[in-house]
Amino acid sequence: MTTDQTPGAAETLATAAASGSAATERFETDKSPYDAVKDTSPERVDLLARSVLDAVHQTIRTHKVTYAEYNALKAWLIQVGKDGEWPLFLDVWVEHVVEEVATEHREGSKGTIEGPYYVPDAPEQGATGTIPMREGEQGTALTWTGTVTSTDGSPLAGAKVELWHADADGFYSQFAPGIPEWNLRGTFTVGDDGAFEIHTVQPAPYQIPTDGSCGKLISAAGWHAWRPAHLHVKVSAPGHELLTAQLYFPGDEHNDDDIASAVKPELMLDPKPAGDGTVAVDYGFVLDPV
Ligand code: MBD
Ligand code: FE
Repeated sequence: MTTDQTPGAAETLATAAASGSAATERFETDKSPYDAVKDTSPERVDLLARSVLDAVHQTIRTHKVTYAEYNALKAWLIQVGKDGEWPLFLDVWVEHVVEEVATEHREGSKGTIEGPYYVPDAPEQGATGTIPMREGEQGTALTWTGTVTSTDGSPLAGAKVELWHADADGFYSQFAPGIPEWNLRGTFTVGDDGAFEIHTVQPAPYQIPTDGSCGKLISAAGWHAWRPAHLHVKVSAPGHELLTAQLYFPGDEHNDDDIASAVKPELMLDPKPAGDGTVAVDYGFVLDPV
């Protein structure tokens, strides 16, 4: 760990080993992964396991997979675990379909994937506030106003908007070294009118770590590692379904080829110049009652 906390200092230090294994630790700490499946019946496990294996077997037959390729797969799977990159792999290439299925009944705002870098209990900023950031934090200042309402249009007093995003170098606090613990992570609690006003900086396009196993797959397949610039949010209110979303910016060159397939047209923030060098946007959330 470094004690240099100036913007950009993490750039040369952030590695897949750091962010990948940090994401694994975070997952194991917060999500009680094994508790969630305790009640899954043997019939359900049998169904899902067989279905996944059938798809693998079919791929092998269709494409005449060789022993060399099978052994390369084995070596790569072992390395993904050693690198701690399973959260990264799953959230980039699988989570978007889980999210699609989990939220298809909703009438309120569209959401998208959480990704590997959420941390609960970010510092409380009230209804109007500035996300924790360093002096001289890079990026255009962004003022974001909005309201949180229920599907019937009523404001949801006390709703929480948890916001987290990468810095201008594409690094997340707590997952890359040299960044203050809660940098660019905050919790905003709306007032009785459901309104919030958040001050932050516009994020930059983001490249997933390329020096680990996920990066190896990307380069071996001739893919790219980019996600468009994005803000992550979780919006919650009593009696309503938790909304997990990301907001994107029109014109980003990776909006149409996000490596994580997590962009939707409903999730575009279109900030306009406010005249003083900053930009401003209005974008609110509608939550579905439970
Ligand atoms: C990210 O920042 C992210 O949002 C996702 C989905 C995957 C990897 C890194
Ligand atoms: Fe992200």
